[in-house]
Amino acid sequence: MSIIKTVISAILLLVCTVGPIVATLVYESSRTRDLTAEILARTPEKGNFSPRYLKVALGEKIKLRVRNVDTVVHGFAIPALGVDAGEIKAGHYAILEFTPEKPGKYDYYCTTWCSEFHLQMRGVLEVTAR
Ligand SMILES: [Cu+2]
Repeated sequence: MSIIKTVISAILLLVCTVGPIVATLVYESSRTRDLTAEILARTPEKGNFSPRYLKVALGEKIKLRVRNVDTVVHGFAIPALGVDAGEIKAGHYAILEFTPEKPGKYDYYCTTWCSEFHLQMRGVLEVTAR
């Protein structure tokens, strides 16, 4: 009887410790399966957006994950495309989905004052005709 209790305890312990980790990984991979790109956000003196240039094809559905890997709040917006993630807290990320309808070069930039070099925190999304 005590062996059964021990086995059940071991199984419950595994489910309670490994279960949430597995569930998190499965959830994360399902959310990011069709990701176009990941953009890391840091103040310009610590690395700026990375990458700062992205090229996509017209008509393609874009799914960006903007990950704030910094210690301050950042923002992310592509005003010409009506895309705005709002504030992204340190250690957090935002997922943005949109489909550009015209080719062109679209500036993206940080929308939250994050450092004295904040105005340099920008990049370009180029949408090319097929
Ligand atoms: Cu900023």
